[in-house]
Amino acid sequence: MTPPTHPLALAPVSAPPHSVDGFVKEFLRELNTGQGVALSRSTVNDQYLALARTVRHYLMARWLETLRHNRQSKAKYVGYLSAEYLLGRQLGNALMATDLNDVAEKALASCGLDLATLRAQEVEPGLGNGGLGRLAACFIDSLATMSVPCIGYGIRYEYGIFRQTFVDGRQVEQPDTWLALGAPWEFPHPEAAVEVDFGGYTETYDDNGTERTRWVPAWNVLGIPYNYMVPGYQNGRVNTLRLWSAQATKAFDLSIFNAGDYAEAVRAQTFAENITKVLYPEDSTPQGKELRLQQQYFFVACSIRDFIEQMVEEDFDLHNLPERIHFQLNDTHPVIAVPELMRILVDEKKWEWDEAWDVTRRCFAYTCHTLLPEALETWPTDLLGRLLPRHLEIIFRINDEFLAEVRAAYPEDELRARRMSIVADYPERSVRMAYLATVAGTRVNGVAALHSQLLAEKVLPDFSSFWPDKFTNVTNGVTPRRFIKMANPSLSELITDTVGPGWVTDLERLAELEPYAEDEDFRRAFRRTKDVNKTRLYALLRTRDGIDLPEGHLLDVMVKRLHEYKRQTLKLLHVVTLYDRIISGRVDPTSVLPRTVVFGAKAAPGYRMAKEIIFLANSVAATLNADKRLNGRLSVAFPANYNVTLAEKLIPAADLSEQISLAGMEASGTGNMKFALNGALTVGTDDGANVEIRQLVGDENFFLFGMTEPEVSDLQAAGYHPTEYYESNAELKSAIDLISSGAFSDGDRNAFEQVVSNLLYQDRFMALADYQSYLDAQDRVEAAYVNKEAWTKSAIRNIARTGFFSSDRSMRDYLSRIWGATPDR
Ligand code: 26W
Repeated sequence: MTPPTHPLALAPVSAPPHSVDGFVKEFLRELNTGQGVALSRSTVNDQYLALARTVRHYLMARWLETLRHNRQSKAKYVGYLSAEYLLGRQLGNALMATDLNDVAEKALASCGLDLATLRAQEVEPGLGNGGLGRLAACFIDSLATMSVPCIGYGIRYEYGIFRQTFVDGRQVEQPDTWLALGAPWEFPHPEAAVEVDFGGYTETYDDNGTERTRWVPAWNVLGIPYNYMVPGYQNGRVNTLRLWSAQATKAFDLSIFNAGDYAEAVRAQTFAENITKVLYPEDSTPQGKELRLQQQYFFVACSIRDFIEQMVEEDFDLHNLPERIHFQLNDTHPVIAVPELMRILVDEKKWEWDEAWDVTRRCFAYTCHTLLPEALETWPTDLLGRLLPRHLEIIFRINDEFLAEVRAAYPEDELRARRMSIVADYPERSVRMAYLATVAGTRVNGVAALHSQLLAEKVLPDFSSFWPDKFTNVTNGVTPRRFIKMANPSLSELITDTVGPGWVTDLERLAELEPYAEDEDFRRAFRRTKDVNKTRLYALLRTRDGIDLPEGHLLDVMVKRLHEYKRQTLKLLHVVTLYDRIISGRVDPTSVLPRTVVFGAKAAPGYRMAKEIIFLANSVAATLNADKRLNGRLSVAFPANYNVTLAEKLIPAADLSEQISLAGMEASGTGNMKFALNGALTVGTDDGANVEIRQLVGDENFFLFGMTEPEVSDLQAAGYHPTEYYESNAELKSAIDLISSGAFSDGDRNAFEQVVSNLLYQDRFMALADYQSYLDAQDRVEAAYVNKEAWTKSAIRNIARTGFFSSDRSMRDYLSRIWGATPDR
């Protein structure tokens, strides 16, 4: 059948005029015909939705054109497979990408409306936990901006990361109803639904003399694609993010309806829809939940099917699939895609195993985002066998053939083969997803230089000696569009006025700022931007959280997920020590550098210790803020529900960036990059990307402290005894005793028992061992901050020297080291 056509359809849509009048017309039309309300009767939500749809119109022609262009050029795609995308609000980004901000502002003003108010109405899509999901969002932004064909695949969770509230200082989770007031950025395509099977059994059959296997599933669900625009920055490109939502199949409920059980049929619907109901809020310890495996298989089965169908439509020979796509596995969550592609090629397309494996292993690459052993996903074989029986068989065969290779290379080393087996036998029979990804991928990468080294040496040593060329590093990056240009307009203007606008897509050009560190006027202008950002932040915290922060303080910020390895407790020990020094009379409050400490952190709902630490932080904040003896010199704020939207206000205002994980634990960090690029100085350990930040900005512009990774390993090996540090360090002892004394808990000595005894008797992340070194570093911070001009120079040098951390650079590295790559075996 020939597709429908019309002369006017050749340029499918054209963008509305880039003028205030044109914008007003579009906006009022959307309000009237889209929302069905008159301007005079419209609510802020009506206005926001109409505005979002208006901006969408301007992107539409670019989107259709990008799709047409990519179809025609048959370029190789990046298929980014990620269970999480922490996108942040869309409106500001779309206005920036289309360069419509000023037009929209004027257009709305002419209607008596305020753009900022409408922007504040948007609920961010929080479809991720933290670093990994935010990284995915930065990467697809960069690929669109660099005009690289990419399709992001993921899950459209009905409820994203929970909304954090505090009740009496304790974290209480509320559901994130991000879809409740309308979802103007998504394009559902129920007609393009994909079927996904689960359960059942496998059987062999004779296919004209060839024995083949087929999977006889027990049940299935539909995957409905929802498309989102991923606009490049002012480059005429718009890529696609395709998120899948689960729905019951017709066949599924029809059969039950026919049996007369209406209630059961409706229940089945709920059952299917449960698969994409909620994002799992754990970001380090996999819970091994069946529903989570269902989510993982659901979204990769939809995604692989989606791409293959597009190729089949083109009559493309799937033997050449690696020329058209590289699927990037964002951690192990999508790794079940590997046996899924094998199943399609072997069972459905009836290929020989070897030819299917040859194609499959050239289509995938794997990024690892952690070093914590407990964070590495494994799936019990009995669960896998129950849910995905055919995939388990395929994994077994992949493993058998892989182990045969290992045994051939190391004939006398059965122990090595056992160690490298994808299928583990202890403590229960399970599949190690990181091993499967490593065996299947063309490349395996860590996310910062130190992490990639430790990944190869400590997590996957047998694999990296077996396939040295498979292992590589790509240091993470962040998008300068969202995290500088959009989040920090005052600094952006200063940079553009100084070096021109090119830095937004070529961040190394920040280096041109270097000489201006010596320029007094520039330094004054830079400080003004910080002040503007602080004022903006404090205004927000007043209305958002009822928090009133003092002006003129050093703003010291620690924002990231709450994890013991990230050591929020070490920061708290510092704060308590500063407090203790004053109330014990050891220092005179008037001689203390005024400092405000801001925390932002969500704890996984099931992570008890993390929640206790939040309670301690809130309790310390309440006590300090109420204590007149501090003379307003030290205050602590912990605004609830840290998310991308808050980060965009907090990071540009910060003076000091806290990156204090135990060395060897933080894979990379990306917040650290955002702070440095916005002119905060870092106090940090030699961990993750801090290592590279320090190398670039120079020791004199970075406050380094703590043990190095080898020192940590040595101390661990020698036996670590935290009480020795407690006993031998008077300030440390006094701070811990103060916490135990009830000073932060109305005299209740047991309130923080778990946190304190964990520190004293376990302290897996060695906060006590690094305490003194951290305090010394903070003394250096205070001495440096007093010298305004020198501090400002350092801040400017941080900006000028960290252009490397653009996610555009990360994408260039992936393109050259991974996606262009053919395996060398
Ligand atoms: C439930 C299991 C689980 C385990 C690990 C869920 C999610 C994870 C993620 C891989 C954790 C994560 O977000 N890692 C972070 O990834 C960032 C982007 O690479 C890094 O910057 C952070 O250092 C790393 O902690």
